[in-house]
Parts: sequence; structure tokens; C-alpha cells
Amino acid sequence: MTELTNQILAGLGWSAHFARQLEADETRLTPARLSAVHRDRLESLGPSGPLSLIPAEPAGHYAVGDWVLCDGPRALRRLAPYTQLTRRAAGTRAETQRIAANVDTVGIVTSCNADFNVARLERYLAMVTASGALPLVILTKADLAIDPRDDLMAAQRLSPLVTALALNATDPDEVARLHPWCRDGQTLALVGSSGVGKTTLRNALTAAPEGATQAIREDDARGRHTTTARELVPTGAGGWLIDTPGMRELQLADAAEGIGAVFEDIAALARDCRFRDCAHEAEPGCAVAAALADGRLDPARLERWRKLQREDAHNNATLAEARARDKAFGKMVRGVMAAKSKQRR
Ligand SMILES: Nc1nc2c(ncn2[C@@H]2O[C@H](COP(=O)(O)OP(=O)(O)OP(=O)(O)O)[C@@H](O)[C@H]2O)c(=O)[nH]1
Ligand SMILES: [Mg+2]
Ligand SMILES: [Zn+2]
Repeated sequence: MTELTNQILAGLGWSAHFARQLEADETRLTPARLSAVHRDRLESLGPSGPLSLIPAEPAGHYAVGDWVLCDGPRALRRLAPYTQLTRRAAGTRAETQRIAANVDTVGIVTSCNADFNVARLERYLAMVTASGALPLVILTKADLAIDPRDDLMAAQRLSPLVTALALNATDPDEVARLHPWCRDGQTLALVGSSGVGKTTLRNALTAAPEGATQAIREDDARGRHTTTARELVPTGAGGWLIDTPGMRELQLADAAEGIGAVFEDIAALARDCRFRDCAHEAEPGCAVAAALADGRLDPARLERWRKLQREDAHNNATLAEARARDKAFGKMVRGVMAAKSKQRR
């Protein structure tokens, strides 16, 4: 690759993590980063600009931010991401959904006052921590709050992993405080409920405001504009931003490590319980119960931890079951096909 190509790729977020994955016969292929994923088409950014790609796998295999190796307009192989945001797909489907890939920082956007909810924040934090990306809590609508400091403190107290800031998303000077997380090829993704201000932040941070690049704008009955697709766009600061549609429900999957990190205070107590498999119900020598008794641990926080753990365990079991079913079905189909081809011979 030429020096210029390398520079462009680095600006797009390419790094040694991806270069290492190239097989000897793949060096002739062109890397490209996915900026949008459609059912039968991928939009990408590569060394020679934007390019529409033909996917090799079903759309669910790809996420915005992924790196793929291309042969002309054909996406041949997706490279292993260094971070990826996943959740259990909404609805009843037993599937893990990839939301975004190769994100350095995830901005968990919530507005002060009305939308602020500790249980939801912990849930998002667990998802982000499990993804490998850095969590950043962004409290919007600070201009409408009587005192945003209460919410800011509450967010900061959740975990030592959290950096939180409060701002008015409609004021570009205040939004500029987010530049350190989206410059020099760094990628910032924004997640959170609908209406909290993700697109307002995006419009202040990027040269390509939503609506400018899209043919169709979706306005709901009240004339509100709600985001319907994920998209990777360049920021004015020289990095990348991924705006996402508001999530109505966030179901965790494969987030055990993330939950452990967000609730490290409880995990640390549990390590001091007399029994390794202590359920912290009424066992003798339970350090969690002791912390509850002398007020070091908030019973509500313990309850939220239990709830997330149960949910993650349940979702993992359902997903594992679905995978086993798919595998058994595949085996059965291959068996039938093999028997048929034998008959024909
Ligand atoms: N006063 C004030 N209004 C804000 C702020 N942030 C967002 N808004 C307003 O809130 C409304 C919703 O903002 P959006 O940016 O569209 O919300 P979103 O998170 O992208 O919503 P979805 O796309 O549905 O997920 C808009 O009318 C914004 O102008 C803020 O910090 N202060
Ligand atoms: Mg939006
Ligand atoms: Zn215990």
C-alpha cells in the first residue's frame, strides 16, 4: 500500500489490529469501512472514497463501523472487530444483534430530569463495558434542568468507569466539549432513548447533518424527526460519529463481564463471602448481607444487579438453545442431502 493510502486508512480508523489479520493472498484486496448497512447493499468508505458494496453474507453479519476486505465492489471478508456493541435483538427472536463495530467511545445519551434513570444507565453501561469501548455518559438538556449537578453526580457515582458531562446539545460551543472523543480517526457512537438529543449532537459535531445526506426524512405525527438507520459520518474534529435510532428496550446478552465491571462493588463484596457459590440470600458469613446490614450497600442497587444478572443468564440460555437448534437442524439437512445424493448414485 502507498503512503497516501495508509494515511487515508489511518484517518478512517484502520490500525495494526486489522493489518495483522490479512492473509498473504489478501494484500491485493482493498480495505473499506462500512458507513451504512442495507438489506442487500453496504455503503463503505475506502482509500478512493465512498463505494457501494455487494455483501457476501446476510445483512445481520455486518454492522456500521466494520472493516471489510473488497475485491472491486464485492465485500469478501469482514475483519474481526476490536470492539463491538451487541444486544439481544428486540422482539421474540432469539438472536444477538450487532449494533456498531470498532467504536472507541460510546456516548450514552440521556437527558436531565425526565429521562434520567439509574437502572437504565447501569444497563447501558454494562452493554458498553462488554463491548470493549469506553463509556461516556452525556446528559443533554442541561439548559432545561434546574440543576444538572444532581444527575451528573448520580451518574458519576454509578461506577469508577464512568465519565459524565452535562450540556445543552443545541449549543455548538457546548457540544465542542465532545471533540476529544471524536478526533484523529477516533469513533464515537451515540446510543440512548428516542428524543434525548443524539441527532442534535450529531448535527453539531459533523459536517453532514442528518437530512442532508438522506433522501427520505421520517417525521412522526408531531412533526418530530426520529432517526431510523445507523450511519457512520465524519466529524468536524477529524474523527467519526455513529448516530443510532432510539432504543425502546435494551436487552443484554453476553454481558456478564460488563455487568461484573459496572457492579464491581458488589462483586468485591461477594469475593469475601464464606461460600464461593453464595447466593447472598441468608447464608452464614455473607459479606453482601453484612454490607446491607451496616448501610454500605444500597438494597436497591443489589436488586438492580440481581435483575440484570437474571436477564443476562436467561438471554444467554435462550440464545444458546437457539444456536443448538440451528446446528441440529443444519446437521439434519446435511444428513438428508447426503442420503439423497447417495440414492442418486
Ligand atoms: N433545549 C434543549 N433541547 C434539546 C437538547 N437536545 C435535544 N433537544 C431537542 O430535543 C428534540 C429531540 O432531539 P433529537 O436529537 O432528534 O433526539 P434523538 O435522540 O436523535 O431521537 P431519535 O432519533 O428518535 O432516537 C429536538 O427537538 C431537539 O431540538 C438540549 O440539550 N436542550
Ligand atoms: Mg435521532
Ligand atoms: Zn454472599
